[in-house]
Amino acid sequence: MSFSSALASAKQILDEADAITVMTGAGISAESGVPTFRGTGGLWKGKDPMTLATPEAFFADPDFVWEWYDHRRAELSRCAPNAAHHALVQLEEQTADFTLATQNVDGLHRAAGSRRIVHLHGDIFTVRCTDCGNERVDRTHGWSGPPHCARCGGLERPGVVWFGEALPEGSLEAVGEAVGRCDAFLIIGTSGLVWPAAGFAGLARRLGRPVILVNLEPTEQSSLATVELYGRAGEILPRLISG
Ligand code: BV8
Ligand code: ZN
Repeated sequence: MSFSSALASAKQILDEADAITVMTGAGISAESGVPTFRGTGGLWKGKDPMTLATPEAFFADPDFVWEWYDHRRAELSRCAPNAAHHALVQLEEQTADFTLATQNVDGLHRAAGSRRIVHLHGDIFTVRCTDCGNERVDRTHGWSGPPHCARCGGLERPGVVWFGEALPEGSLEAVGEAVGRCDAFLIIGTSGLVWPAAGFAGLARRLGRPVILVNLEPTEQSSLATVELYGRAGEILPRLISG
């Protein structure tokens, strides 16, 4: 199928859909300047993020892991949503039943104006006390050591889901129900390697829902796609989702 006919068929699927579920990954934020998780920009002081984004790494050396998150928050403070994020806001406005599930912790979907978002892996601008669980928004950056809870003095951690940790209460159910209702499932900018988020494409396929995959290159989930669109999300989405 040529790109233009794939685009036309994906557009038709979305135009005819009353209920749409979207799953995004780090690739949708790449054009905003946010390094993808497995891309070249990944290493932090020679360490692989996969080894840092774990409770074991954090509790073994809170300062080192917090410095990585502080560095990412500082970088993110200079990043803005791109055309792909804005196209999804438009899609939400024109779709009766819309759910945006994101693996991203960068806050760019909310910044763009998306509302019906399920943050499967938490949010880098939320911090949570490891003792009393008190949670607060913290958009500051500038390294001065790990933050501590104003309520109990406990060590605070980034409000993200690390490898080996359960996803936020109810988030998997919410996305599973949305996929169960959807007329179309749109996957954007994810390598499809991280579970259980990666499982929703297979669920949509098993339920016989059209799966549209938008990515820079083929992924683990390409075989599940009804329509595959390869290229930059910032270029494809505005063409896919025009008014
Ligand atoms: C859990 C937050 C259980 C932190 C992240 C089977 C079932 C269940 C679990 C597992 C399982 N198998 C293995 C596991 C364990 C593990 C896992 O999946 N490991 C993998 C690596 C094998 N999963 C977990 O541990 C999960 N927890 O299962 O808990 C449990 C249950 C009950 C009780 C206790 C425990 C938790 C996973 C969450 C980890 N946290 N992030 C942080 O960010 O610091 S994951 C991290 O990876 C980010 O969130 C990121 O979004 C996510 C996924 O990566 P992608 O988004 O796909 O990014 P990636 O770089 O890989 O790909 C980007 C793509 O974009 C590329 O394809 C690229 O080509 C494309 N691209 C680039 N530029 C563009 C583009 N596309 C379009 N346009 C462009 N311009
Ligand atoms: Zn506390």
